Amino acid sequence: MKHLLSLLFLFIASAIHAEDGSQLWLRYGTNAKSATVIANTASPTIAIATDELRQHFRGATVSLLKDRALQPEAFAVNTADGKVTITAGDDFGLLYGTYELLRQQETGGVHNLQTAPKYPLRVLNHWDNLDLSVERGYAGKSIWRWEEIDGQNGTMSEWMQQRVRQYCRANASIGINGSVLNNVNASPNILTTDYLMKVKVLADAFRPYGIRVYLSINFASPMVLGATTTADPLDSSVAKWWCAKADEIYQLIPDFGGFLVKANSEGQPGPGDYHRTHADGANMLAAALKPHKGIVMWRSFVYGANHKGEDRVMQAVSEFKPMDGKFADNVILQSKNGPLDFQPREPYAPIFDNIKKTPQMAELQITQEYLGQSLHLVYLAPMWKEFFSFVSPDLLKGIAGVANIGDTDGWCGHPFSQANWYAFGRLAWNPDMTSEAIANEWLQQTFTGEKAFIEAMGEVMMSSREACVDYMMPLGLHHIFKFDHHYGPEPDGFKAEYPIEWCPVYYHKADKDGVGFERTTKGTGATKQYRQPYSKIYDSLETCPEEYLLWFHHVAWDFKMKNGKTLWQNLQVHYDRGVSEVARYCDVWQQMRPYVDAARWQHVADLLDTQLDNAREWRNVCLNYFGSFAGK
Ligand code: GCW
Repeated sequence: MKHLLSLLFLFIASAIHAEDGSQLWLRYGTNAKSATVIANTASPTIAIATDELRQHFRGATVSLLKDRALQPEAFAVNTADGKVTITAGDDFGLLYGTYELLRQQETGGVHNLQTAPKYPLRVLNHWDNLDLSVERGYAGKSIWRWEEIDGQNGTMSEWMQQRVRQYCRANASIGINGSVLNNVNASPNILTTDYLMKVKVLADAFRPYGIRVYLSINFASPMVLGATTTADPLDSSVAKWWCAKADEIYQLIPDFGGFLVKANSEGQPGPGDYHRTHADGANMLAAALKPHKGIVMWRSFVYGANHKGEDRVMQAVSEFKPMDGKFADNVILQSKNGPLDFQPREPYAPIFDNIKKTPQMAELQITQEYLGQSLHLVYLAPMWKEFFSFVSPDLLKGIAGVANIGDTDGWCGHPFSQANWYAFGRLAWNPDMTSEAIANEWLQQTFTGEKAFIEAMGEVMMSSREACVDYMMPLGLHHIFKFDHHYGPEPDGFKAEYPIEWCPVYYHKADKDGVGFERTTKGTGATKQYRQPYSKIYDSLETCPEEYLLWFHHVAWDFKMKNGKTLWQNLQVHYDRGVSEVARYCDVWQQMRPYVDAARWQHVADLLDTQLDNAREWRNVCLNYFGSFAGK
């Protein structure tokens, strides 16, 4: 009997400790004492805050005080004599303050804090298709199971209810306040009444958590849906259709956020199909949304249309600079952090230097399309902070992040990829936070507060992006990925039937003399798009930072670099270092076994083995290939 009991105990203990990552960073302790919560206001949002505190806060009393004198969403935490007061300008601020208090409890102790979000727009971009596939998604299928949403009755399946609730809690806990539900390569069908009624069900569920719904739209929607014979933005039937559509949406969803648009890019329709400008297109949509206070987020990720043949990284500036000042005031230009496409390292996108009169927001990619997808441990906060070191956060009106969320139990595929979702939200709230601080608090909440674990894994996370750059494409190399899926290396990639801008050989230009893309004034002149001093610094081989060397310069194989070694030798050094870093992560993780539940420990251990194999493959393929030019 005794034996049986202890077996049972063991079974229960291991069941408790087995974790699938579905709790994300919201693994609050279970020993809450049921705090007393007093609020001077009532709403569904306050009910959520109260519930979270009662279930998870281990202090005695919390007061939630709405003070309309404060700015919306901002809040303060004050603690005195064992009593905590959260003061905020609105109910959402009180909810954010609630999650902050719980975070403090899990990460070292409750303390006073006053904070306001840097941006009013902190938005996830889901690249989810209506057929439930996710473009560049590596964590299963879409969490928006449209079939399981009943738009007529306003209900969702059990699975959807739980998933959506956890999604909202997670986002609210890090201050994300917007969600674009569908892929920028958008199906017109999302705007049919059937889908809009389903969207309304989601919007209703998101609302108490302070999350607004936005939709990506297909520019040709009225025509594809059969309502008009053209999608010309200056045609009155088209403008009228969009106005009526906006009215319909706001009838259903009064706080609808607005539209995100990818137009005349990679085969998507747009105003250019009718010889109209991006401003013509954006302003037509903006006019439809304006009476409802909606916005248009218009993407600048446009190439190959009007500027065919021009260096791809220059095309956004060429296209949008002449249009600056011509956009309606509820249009925001949304640009990727780099001028090419979410590479492991790019110099910042010079569009942020060139647009002066149009509000801008940055688009970061949380999903690791080009950084090992959901199989590599790569912490992205240092990459985003690098971007902010060139583009002042003050310049922006908002931040968008391409989500890495899918319907797998653990949400993001790799347990450590959750950190990138978390870091995105934290930085969108406060871009001054350090990557270390974010990693630290994420590790504590997601795994354990043990110092040895936090220090070791904090270091691994912090160095992981540089390691990825080293084993994939160091010294400014870029886009040498395999075609289409962008996972492994294919430096010799060339397909005559593809646009040249999709071919790796276009980007590295290796020959017997050297390697790299001459983008200086001696080449394409891309350096001229940058503000000073960067324009000058990048233009000269002597002053160009070595991490951007082959991005801006075609460099001789035996060029002497700062450490006295040649370019070719340095390439080897970087590739080797990338591989040895991942080997080191594998060793570190072996020592982390005592701190992590068996399920997650094994999952990460297996993934790190894959990452090490992949890193070796990258090094071997790239050094073999480039070595054949370098004569090595
Ligand atoms: O990076 C590329 C991706 C495409 C994506 C496109 C974009 C949504 O490979 O899958 O399409 O960028 O950002 O529009």
